[in-house]
Amino acid sequence: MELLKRVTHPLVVVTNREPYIDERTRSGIRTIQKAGGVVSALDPLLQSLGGDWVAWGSGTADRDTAPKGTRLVPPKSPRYRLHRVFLSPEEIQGYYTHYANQGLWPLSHLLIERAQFSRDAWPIYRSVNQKFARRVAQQSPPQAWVFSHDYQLALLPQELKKLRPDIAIAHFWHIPWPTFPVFRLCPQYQEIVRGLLGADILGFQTPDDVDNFLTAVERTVKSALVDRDGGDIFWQGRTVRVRAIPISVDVEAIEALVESPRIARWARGIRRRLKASHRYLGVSVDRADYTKGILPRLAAIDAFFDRYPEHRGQVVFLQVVVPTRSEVEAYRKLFREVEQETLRINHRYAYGDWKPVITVRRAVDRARLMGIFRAADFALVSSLFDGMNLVAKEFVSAQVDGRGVLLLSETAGAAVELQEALHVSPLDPEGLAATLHQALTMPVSDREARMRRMRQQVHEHTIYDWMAQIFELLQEVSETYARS
Ligand code: ADQ
Repeated sequence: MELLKRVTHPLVVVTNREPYIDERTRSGIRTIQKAGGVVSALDPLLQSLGGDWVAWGSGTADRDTAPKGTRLVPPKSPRYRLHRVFLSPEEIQGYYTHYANQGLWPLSHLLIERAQFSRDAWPIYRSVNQKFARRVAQQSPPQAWVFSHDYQLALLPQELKKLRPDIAIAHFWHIPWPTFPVFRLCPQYQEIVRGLLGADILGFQTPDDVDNFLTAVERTVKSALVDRDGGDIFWQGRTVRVRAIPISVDVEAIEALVESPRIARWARGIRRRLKASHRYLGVSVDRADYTKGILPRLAAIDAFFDRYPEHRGQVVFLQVVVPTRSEVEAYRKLFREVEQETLRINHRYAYGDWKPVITVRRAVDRARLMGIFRAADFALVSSLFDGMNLVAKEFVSAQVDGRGVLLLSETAGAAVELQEALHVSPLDPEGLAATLHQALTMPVSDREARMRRMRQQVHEHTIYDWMAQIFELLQEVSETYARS
């Protein structure tokens, strides 16, 4: 792997979620691997390089398999060390459920009224970040590169820099960074900004996110010098490089999956059945999160069958919604509402053997999911706000036959790069319905040309290019450190 050559220092990855989770089952302990985009890209890298990964040990059997917190992974052929930070129920509540998921998450997605920042949660959020920092400091070799992630660990860079100034830190913020008037609503906004400034490199998904962050720094840290054109911040004798580095997917791995005999056969089977019944297949895949615009999408589907009755009986929507963060009431409520709304639409339009919306309510095996993307005629991503949205890029990657249409919310980060998608507003059900009609009646040559250009885009900007950019910046930082 070309990327390996770019990693010239020991690498330590830090995420909230762990790449391998040990769960207790009736037949013993089972190790589960979650197939998130970041984790599935970083895991092979650490497997090749060796190294360390620090994460919250959230599995029910994590303490059994690693009583001191550290275990070698992958379990069958160990290649690197996974260091688990164990949290008490109070720490999980304060750090994860409250401050991160009920505070920073909705606020960053501009859902102001949903954001709650309790006074009790903040000190817990801070102390868990400190706990992570201590663990990372302990496990990191001299002059290591630390690559940490996201809004759960906003204070980690500063805490770690205090403990280990020799380490080069890159922190990637996966979700949107809101404008200053919104961000200021976070009661601890100053601490959050300063916490992040402990990093040497701050990566965001889009140029707008970078802009908003730089404004937040200008308005918050008066002693910092901000070079807006270069994206550099000079503060306390250090430089913080702030860059838009859009995350992507492993397009070749997805292509290999959908071209594997098993999945190719499966996708062909789906196509044959659709053809026999003269039907089109539309697909959407989301965690059941209120930022993903699942209810607005159902409203658009309703408007679509209402305004274009000629499509009744001909279009099937497959919605794959996996429950998420069910410890938060807002998420449980959303899941119930999605169920009710789907029932209502199906009741209104279904006839004979046709049902407009089919729901899958669980995590689908990745190979099959990509197979569905290959077989589908269109995908619908309707996020209200989204840092990037990997589903959009996965759909494009899996479209090896090149004829599907992507309908993509303009307010998802992915829309910046995927210009050939049909851009939609999630809050305009009639407009979305009209765009669905357009997608289904578009000349094949137009569909193919759009998909070709989007496929070229994801080929030119893969997850490995994303990492390469981070590593290049880390190299720059290390060279500066070596000179000083
Ligand atoms: P998420 O909000 O989780 O990520 P997204 O980027 O769409 O959103 O990634 C979800 C991942 O989970 C995709 O790989 C998808 O295939 C998978 N997935 C979703 N539902 C599934 C199901 N039912 N079965 C199987 N797999 C499923 C956060 C930010 C995003 C940003 C990413 C990465 O919110 O904006 O793109 O991080 O930076």
